[in-house]
Amino acid sequence: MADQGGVIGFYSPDEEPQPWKSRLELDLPEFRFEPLENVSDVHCVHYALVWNPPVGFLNQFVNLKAVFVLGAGVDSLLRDKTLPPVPIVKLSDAGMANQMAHYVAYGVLHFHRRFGEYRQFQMEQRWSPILDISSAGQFPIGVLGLGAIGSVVARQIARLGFPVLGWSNSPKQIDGVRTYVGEDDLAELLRESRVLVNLLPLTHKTENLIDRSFIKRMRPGAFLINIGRGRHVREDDLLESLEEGLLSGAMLDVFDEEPLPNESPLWRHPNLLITPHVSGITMPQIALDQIVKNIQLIEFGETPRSLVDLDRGY
Ligand code: OXD
Repeated sequence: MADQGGVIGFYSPDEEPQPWKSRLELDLPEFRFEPLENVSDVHCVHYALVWNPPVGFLNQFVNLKAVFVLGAGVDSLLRDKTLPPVPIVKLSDAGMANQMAHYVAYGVLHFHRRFGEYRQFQMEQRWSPILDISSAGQFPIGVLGLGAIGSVVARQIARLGFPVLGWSNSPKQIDGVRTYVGEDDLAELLRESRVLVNLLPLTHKTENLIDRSFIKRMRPGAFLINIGRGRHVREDDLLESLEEGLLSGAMLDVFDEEPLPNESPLWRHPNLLITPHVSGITMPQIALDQIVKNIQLIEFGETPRSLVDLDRGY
C-alpha cells in the first residue's frame, strides 16, 4: 500500500470537503486528506478528487496516480490540455441517475398533462376548461444518450407508460425501450418524440448539436429537456424556435454560461422551466464507495473502474 505521507487532495467550488475527509481518513488511513488549494507539499499528492478545477491547476501535482471527477460530466476537466498523464476516473452514476430520472419524469408529466397552462389559469384565478391530452401511450419520449444515467432515465420513463425511444453512439438493449444507433435512426427518433431529453456527453461532436436545423428535424411543437450540458444547445436558436412554435417549451437545467446571467432572456420566457444545474447532485457516500474501491485497485496495481476514454471524451 501507499508509503506514509501520501495525500488525497480535494478541490470543488461547490462541495464542502468535510464529508469526504471523514470517510477517506477512515477507509484509507495510510493517506492524509488535504484541500488542494493549500496542500503543504505538492509532491505528496497521489490522488486528486476534483470538480471544475481551474485550467492548469492540476499539473503542479507531479506525483499524481489518478484524478477522480466528482460530477457526472468530464468535459470541463478535459478542456485542460495540461492535465498530468494519469488515469482520469469518472463516477458511475453515484446516486445521480435516479435523481435525473425523477427530474425528467417531472418535466415529461408537466408537458404531457399541460400543467404550465393550468398554473397560468391559477394565476388568473380561473377554473379552466379541461385541456385535451393524448394518452401516455401516444406520447413518445426520446432520450439521447444511454450511458449509466441515460439508461436509468429511459427505463424509469418507460415504467410510467410512455413509449421511450433511446439513441446512443453504440448499440444498447434496455427493457421496454426502443433503442436506436446511427444518423438514420436519429431522424426517426426526432420525428416521433413529443419530448426530447438530452443526456449526451459534451464532446467536439455534440457541441451545438441542438441548433435551428436540428430543431427543425424534431416533431413540430415538441418539448425539450436538457440535462446534458448548456453547450449542446444554441440558446438563440432555441428562443427563436419557441417564438416560431417549432418548439412548444423546454425545461433547462444547464446553460452555456453558469450561473445563468441576470440579463439572459431565457429567464423570462413563459414556456421555459429553468433550474440551476440541480437535476443530479453527487451523493458523497455513494461516490466515496466507488473512489475508495478504485484507490484500492490502483494501490494493488490493478486497473480502476470507470476510466475516462480520452479519445471519446467521456
Ligand atoms: C455534472 C454534475 O456533471 O452536476 O453536470 O455532476
